[in-house]
Amino acid sequence: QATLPLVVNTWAFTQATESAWLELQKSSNSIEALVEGCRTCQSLQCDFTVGYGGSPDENGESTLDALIFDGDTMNMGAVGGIRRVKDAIGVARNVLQNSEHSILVGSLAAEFAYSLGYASESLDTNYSKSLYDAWKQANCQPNFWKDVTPDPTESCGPYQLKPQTECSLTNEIEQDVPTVFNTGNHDTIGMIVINGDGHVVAGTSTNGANHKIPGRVGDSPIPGAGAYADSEVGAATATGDGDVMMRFLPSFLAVEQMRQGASPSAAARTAIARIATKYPSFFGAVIAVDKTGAIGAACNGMQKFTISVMNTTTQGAALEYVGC
Ligand code: SD4
Repeated sequence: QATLPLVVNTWAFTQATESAWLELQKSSNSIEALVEGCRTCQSLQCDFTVGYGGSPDENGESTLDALIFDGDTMNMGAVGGIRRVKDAIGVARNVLQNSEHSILVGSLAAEFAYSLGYASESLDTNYSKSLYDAWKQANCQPNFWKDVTPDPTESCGPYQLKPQTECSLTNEIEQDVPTVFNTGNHDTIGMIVINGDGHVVAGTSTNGANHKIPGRVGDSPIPGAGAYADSEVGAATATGDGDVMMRFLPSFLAVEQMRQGASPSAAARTAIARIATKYPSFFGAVIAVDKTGAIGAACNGMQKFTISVMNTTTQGAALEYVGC
């Protein structure tokens, strides 16, 4: 049922939905609500794929991606691959509100955060170390490399280029879809908040993908990929295999579909179908919401996708499901 105000987010992250809603009740501020919601998931380490202590890269380090997109001003703030700072969504908000930039990345994004008083902290935990150790023991499976072989003289990487053969050029699509995305490894929080005045804000927070090549930035902090908002239309957010999904800007596409008159469900389906045409087995989902608060979602590569919704008609955060 379309009604405002509204909080909706990916997956069954109901505590995030509820803390965003609480903030919305308190301040009516969509940006603050989105920050509180994503921050809750960061602190809870939702599914170990949001916040510190998850998705270690090939060096064993967790890094964070986050985005806030403001649909009133069409301004945004994001961090990509930020190191040693836990509150990625907070720093994204600082990029939005305290800089003229849109995205800061890596160690230098961390320097920006330190200059504003954020603490420098290790993002490793026993859990992320255990993931890394297990990956090393399994011979450092090169999840995100193509056409390379591990150097047998090294315990992990570096990788060596394989000689180009006809065989190594076949079936790029299959090779392009990392197998580490599955229902056991979800997922990014993507959240959309609309306050009672129709201020639409969308954003994301994630620690990305397991055993990524260091330096990898996913779709989550990329505008139009991880999330997009326009208070004139609505918003969308995406979760899943960001390396593939970002190539199609699914959140932008979904919002533009709604601008052309598509329903949120149809818009989300179009965004997913555009990707699935090229990558039939990709793992991912899109939520689309129009400015009245009507919600749609679509997914691929899983049986069903779960979203968490809160508005004046729900009792607390309500889970809704869409089949793929
Ligand atoms: C990424 N889309 O970095 C994010 C992570 C995610 O399932 O959604 N994981 O690719």
